Amino acid sequence: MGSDLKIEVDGAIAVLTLNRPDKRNAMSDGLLAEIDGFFQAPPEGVRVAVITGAGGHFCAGLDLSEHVSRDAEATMHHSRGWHDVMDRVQSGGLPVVSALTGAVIGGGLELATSTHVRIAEPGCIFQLPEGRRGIFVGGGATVRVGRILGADRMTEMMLTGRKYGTDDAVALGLAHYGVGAGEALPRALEIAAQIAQNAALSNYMMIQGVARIHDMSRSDGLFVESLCAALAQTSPDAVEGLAAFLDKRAPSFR
Ligand code: 1HE
Repeated sequence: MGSDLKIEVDGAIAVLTLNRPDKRNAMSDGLLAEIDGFFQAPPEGVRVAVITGAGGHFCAGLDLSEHVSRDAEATMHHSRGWHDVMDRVQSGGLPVVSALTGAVIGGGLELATSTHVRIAEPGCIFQLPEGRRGIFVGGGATVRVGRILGADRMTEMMLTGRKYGTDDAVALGLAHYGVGAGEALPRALEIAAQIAQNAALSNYMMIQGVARIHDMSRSDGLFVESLCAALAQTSPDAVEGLAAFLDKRAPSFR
């Protein structure tokens, strides 16, 4: 792996650090490809990923210095490429926790909202400044940020280019936890370790099932929920989880 994405594996947890601090971790095509490479083939034994950024910022969005030279066709393909990578982060099979500091801007917010648990330090900037740059979102924000905020609030966020701070982001659901300075990564590791102890199939159903069911009609969603339940509830880990509860002991999952 190149140096734009630092990957450290400790047991069941992989920590991915966006590592272009001089560029506020702006997302170059190279960095995007490295993220994709990790999620296409996570190292054996990894059950949860944590994503963070080096140098006090999570990600300042699309690398604007690369963007200037793309025509419409290339921009379409580029945007669809982002969608593929963000889908892999969200639905590639691993629960993903993000530790957020500083800029969570544009494509940085698109990446963050592809993760399942978002932990933000004081001083984060959540912004969609595309309108200010004469461009539009292209990495999935209309779907992911739009579903968190609602179309109305996202439209206002884009039109005005407003910056939400950490407390507002937590209140709006852009982040799930607000923590103190220097605490995002330690808390992310703690939560990742907790998630890694869940039964793998339950985790899989949560990250695959819930968002998909949200896209379905009520009746299709309820049917798929029952299918997920039928698979999870009849797994060996379900037998162990229920037995452990009744025995008043911690479960030992596969
Ligand atoms: C960059 C980028 C970038 C910084 N692409 N180079 N994203 C944005 O519109 C956000 C643009 N960035 C900023 O608003 C600010 O840089 C920050 C608030 C993130 C940080 O400010 P600051 O004062 O700490 O740093 P800086 O001096 O502005 O930037 C430091 C360097 O990083 C500087 O390069 P240098 O060579 O002059 O040192 C900046 O040019 C560089 N840099 N951000 C390229 N984004 C799939 S579509 C998604 C569409 C989008 O994501 S649009 C939103 C893009």
